[in-house]
Amino acid sequence: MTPDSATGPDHPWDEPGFEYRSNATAVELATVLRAATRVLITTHEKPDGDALGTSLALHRGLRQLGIESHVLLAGPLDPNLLAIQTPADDVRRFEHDGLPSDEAEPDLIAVVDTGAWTQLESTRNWLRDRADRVIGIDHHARGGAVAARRLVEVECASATQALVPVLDALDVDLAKGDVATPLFLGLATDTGWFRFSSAGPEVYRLAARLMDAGVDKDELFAMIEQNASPARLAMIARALGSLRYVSNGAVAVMRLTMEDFAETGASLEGLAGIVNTPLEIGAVRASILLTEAAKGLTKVSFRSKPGRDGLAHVDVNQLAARFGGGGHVHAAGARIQSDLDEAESAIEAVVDDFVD
Ligand SMILES: [Mn+2]
Repeated sequence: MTPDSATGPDHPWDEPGFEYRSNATAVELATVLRAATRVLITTHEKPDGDALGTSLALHRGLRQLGIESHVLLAGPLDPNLLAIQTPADDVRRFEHDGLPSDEAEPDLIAVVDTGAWTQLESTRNWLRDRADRVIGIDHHARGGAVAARRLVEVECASATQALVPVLDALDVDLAKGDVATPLFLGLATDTGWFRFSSAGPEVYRLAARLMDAGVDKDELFAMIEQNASPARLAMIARALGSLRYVSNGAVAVMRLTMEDFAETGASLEGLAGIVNTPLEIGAVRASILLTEAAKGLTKVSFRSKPGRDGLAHVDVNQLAARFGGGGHVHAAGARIQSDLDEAESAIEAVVDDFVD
């Protein structure tokens, strides 16, 4: 999440010739939001805790101001995350509800936690037709011209952190209507519950402010992190059973096959975080999990630790970009159109270039 992650060629989140950076302030976005009458809030496909948290917090904040809005999510989503919604929230699913009808046309669209067309496949054409009405709130270093006006805060650990100044400019009370909990959800999940290097003093200060605003951290932790099925632990066992070390022990590689899913009954959405486990090993500087999503399609998660003992960090954003993926310096993903063995060999063939 350092500005370094903005360098390097041909990232799939880039739009050629486009420089992805803020062109509006939090105050300016607040002004635009305050003037809106019907807002559609959306985020990247397969929303994670930050994507959902940012969407819900903005939705609840607007409700407090009497501004009509709804959240539109596309792709699969961990049901444990969705459990933070309340009956007052208007959260719709693209696969079920589709895009708004002409009568319900929004006059403003907020795209949060992404600015990359490749992460907005379901809504891309619809958004393109309304580009002048789209605002963006993001913390990723890469993206395209999705939003006419955007706030891109790469120093923020989560998109929820980037959203807070907008809510403050709107005079939203974070304690009222539980705006604080979805904000905390994004902050906690994007920082690995405040363990990753992205969790600096500002993150802890914001966490404290949100707890003061009523967040029940223990309840949220139990709901999100201690609510898995036995199938998840069975998959962790299989992933760890496959663990190998490459790059002289600096990189851990694990793999999960379709048979593993079939035999344990686990789902792809239930695997979040498994890739982090090998980082517990002192010598391991990066961890890679390959998942067979379908025959001929391998999903890859990359994680790395901050540099230490004079060794630089492994930039997994650049590593993932080699395979058409991306993310952050310490957390990234890619989808490779080849089978598990091929994908694994291809990654192992280049991984040494990223470990100095
Ligand atoms: Mn995020």
